[in-house]
Amino acid sequence: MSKTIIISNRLPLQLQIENKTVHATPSVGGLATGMKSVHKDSNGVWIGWTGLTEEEIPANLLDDVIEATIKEQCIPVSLTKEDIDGFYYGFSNRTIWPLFHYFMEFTEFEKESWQSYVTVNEKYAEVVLDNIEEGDTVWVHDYQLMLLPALIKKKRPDVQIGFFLHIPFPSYEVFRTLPWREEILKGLLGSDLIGFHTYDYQRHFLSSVSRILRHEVGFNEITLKDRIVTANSYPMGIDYNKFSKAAAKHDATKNQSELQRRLDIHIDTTPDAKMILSIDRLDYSKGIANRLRAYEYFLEKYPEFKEKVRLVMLAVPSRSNVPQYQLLKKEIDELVGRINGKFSSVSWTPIWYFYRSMPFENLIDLYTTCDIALLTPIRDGMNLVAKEYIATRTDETGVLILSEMAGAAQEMSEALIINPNNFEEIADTLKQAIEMPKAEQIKRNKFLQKRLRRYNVEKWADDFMTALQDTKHKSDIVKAI
Ligand code: ADQ
Repeated sequence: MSKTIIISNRLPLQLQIENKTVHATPSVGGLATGMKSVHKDSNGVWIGWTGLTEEEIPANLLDDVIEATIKEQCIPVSLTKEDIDGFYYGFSNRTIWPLFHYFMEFTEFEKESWQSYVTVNEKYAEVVLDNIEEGDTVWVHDYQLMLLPALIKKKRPDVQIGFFLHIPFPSYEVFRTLPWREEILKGLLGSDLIGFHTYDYQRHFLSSVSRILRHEVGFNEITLKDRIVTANSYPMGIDYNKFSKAAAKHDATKNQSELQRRLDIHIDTTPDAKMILSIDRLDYSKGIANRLRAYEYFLEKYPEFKEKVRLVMLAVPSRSNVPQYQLLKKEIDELVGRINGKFSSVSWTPIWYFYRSMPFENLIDLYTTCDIALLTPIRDGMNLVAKEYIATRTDETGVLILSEMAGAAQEMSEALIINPNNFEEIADTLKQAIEMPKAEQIKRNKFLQKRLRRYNVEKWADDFMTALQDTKHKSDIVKAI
């Protein structure tokens, strides 16, 4: 029976070694949920790294690790600490991530980390090729594995290969600065279908292919000598029911978490108080520093809201081995301290700042309690937090302020859309959000919820897989001509 092979940098599980026993627990992220029907329900396998390097796994437990991952229908790719340093912290997160998010000043072009990226992509290819059978379909995920499609296609031209990029594809003028631009494009063109979150990313990619590789490019197709590659946009959705059901349950139970109680105390003591939420990984692309500066400007411009608003800011630790992320952490700590020091009174702190990961229930506490979500990325492939916030608003109230630089803004025009670099606009929009009548909030959220409910993450995965199967017919026709 043919199967689908999913490949991503990390496997959708957490591995723990305790008392010489190996435990694998499935992780519940959006991607894992979306791929469930492709993976678990259709006898598929998932190939990726376990999160533990070769050095971290005792030799006598290697077989146990493989066994624990196989139980979850996963196959591990074995990587060394050196691989992770060069490929993940190096080329993926110091070259591709900043470049594709237009942070050219943070982009490093290091030959050694490029070589590590090539080596690790080859390691993934080896595991894939060992497990592939006739008639299988392959779906590769994200920017860490852009060479993989061509490495597979070269050895197995018979299999259909899909690739999805979860981050933006930058404009040609930015992409062309990459010394290994041709290799990256050729790697991606090993796919039969390449998916992006938005039409703009698709357009940027096609333009790079046409100008750098000089291939013939149509609206959503690239003609190679022997094949046609399709590039299209598939905006990723969320597991809508999971979020809306958790929020409904949360509303119905009287058992409040400590976090919820604290949030409610603030609201009880100041009835017209408004809670403003921001949630992101601590990443420079997310515009956290800008957001804080804009919030500071808002408090200066509209002092009547002092004591009445609070920014609840959750920043999830991320890539803390990369120097830019350490600097950003310091900058955010200082900004929060400065703003709280400047405006706080005995009874009010303008910012509550959490630097940690939170369990799902607390995430729901935050989404359901906060009146406004303020998401101001400088660049963001999609931004699922925006969608999750709307899905949890079971009474249809709440205002989403969203950066036009997030892919999600293209589908969420009923949100208040801002330019994250325009503090004047953010301050005025915050005022508009605070004063927005309930009826208007409900009207906007009805549209948003309807769309998010329909285009959920399962529909996204289905649409992509259906289009990938269709590319098979296209290549059969080309072969026949
Ligand atoms: P991310 O940059 O990680 O993803 P995002 O889309 O916002 O950004 O997803 C974050 C996810 O983490 C959300 O599902 C959220 O619920 C979860 N999360 C946030 N805070 C958490 C916390 N404290 N504890 C637990 N979970 C938390 C990349 C791209 C995005 C793109 C996605 C999917 O950068 O642009 O939307 O992939 O393609």
